[in-house]
Amino acid sequence: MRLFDTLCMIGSRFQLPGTVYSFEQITQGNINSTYKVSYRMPDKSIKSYMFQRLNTVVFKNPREIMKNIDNVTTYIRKNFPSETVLHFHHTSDGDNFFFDGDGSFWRVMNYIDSITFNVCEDLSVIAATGEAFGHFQMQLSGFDGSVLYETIPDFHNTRKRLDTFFSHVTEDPYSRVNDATEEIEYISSVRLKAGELSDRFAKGAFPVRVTHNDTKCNNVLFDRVTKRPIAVIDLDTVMPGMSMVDFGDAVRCIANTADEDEPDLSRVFFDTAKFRAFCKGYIGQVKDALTADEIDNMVLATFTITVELGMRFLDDYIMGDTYFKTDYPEHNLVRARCQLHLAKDIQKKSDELNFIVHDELEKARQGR
Ligand code: GN1
Ligand code: MG
Repeated sequence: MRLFDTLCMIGSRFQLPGTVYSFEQITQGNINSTYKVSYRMPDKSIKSYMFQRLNTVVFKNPREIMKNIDNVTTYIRKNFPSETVLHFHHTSDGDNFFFDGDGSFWRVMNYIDSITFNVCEDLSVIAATGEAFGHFQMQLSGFDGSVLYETIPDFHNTRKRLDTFFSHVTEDPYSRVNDATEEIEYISSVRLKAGELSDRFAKGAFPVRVTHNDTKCNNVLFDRVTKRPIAVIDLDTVMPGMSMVDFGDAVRCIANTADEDEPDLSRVFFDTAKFRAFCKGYIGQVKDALTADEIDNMVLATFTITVELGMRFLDDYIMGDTYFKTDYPEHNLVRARCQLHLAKDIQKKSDELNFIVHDELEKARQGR
């Protein structure tokens, strides 16, 4: 079936009124396929929706994901009624998803008019991103995480991922290990340090929080005009976890001076001014909620999650590029090099970064 016909059919399953007027693919996102579909409504106005085909190789239990999202969005809607939250449509069977004839898993959300940032230079927008993720952490602080399914088990268990990675390096099924000897050596040299937090978490050293687990900066929607955050999106991986991982993943993304897949490593740095701006926004929200231990490990978590993602990209390259969508043959290798380069810079700057975290905490506590 042509994509246009498929989208029309999906829309009719979700009981959308009117007829499809136009559609475009949204290229952000490495896993799912997303389309903005605009309808001409019976009253001739235009209304847009986001159609998403979930990647069921990555998300093996999509019904559980939708159950999690339903729980989380219902909770936020009830407790923060004035705030914008994702709204999913239902089929005539009452499901917030639909399996089409090919076995593809679809969901449909209202389109929220907004902008997102991949790389951002504006420090006030960066601080607002910190605020948005800090606020999200606080919004879910009273939510009972035990009702959530673990949609991808051990998603940020860095230790486990490292062990799997090194067994794949030994297998080397596509003879690609030789392309990445330096990168593998680096991961090997930081293996202990990068596994530390997940080991301690497993032993109960940190509070179990309800976390987002994919806090890329483009998962915050901003108002086009005011540049204030509207909503945190992409709730597929909301699961119990460590607060610092969300913090770390967000700054990994937003304090990088370049794109996540920048091939020219001379352009890739961890920008301490951007880091400070994010801290200001984030810590302002969570200053009374996080423990001293969580605060003290925010920088280690930033390093950890950056190594983890670099390793995940490299793992996918070594295993034949089956997980992340790629635009060209060595895309995952390029992504891995970029993240590992960033991790080295974070490692180099970690004393300064720790100072910034505590300085911003102090300022937030004094109301400065
Ligand atoms: C994937 O596709 P997207 O952008 O939502 C990945 C994240 C990575 C991210 C890196 C389920 O997220 O863990 O950090 O790519 N999501 C999953 O860009 O693996
Ligand atoms: Mg995601």
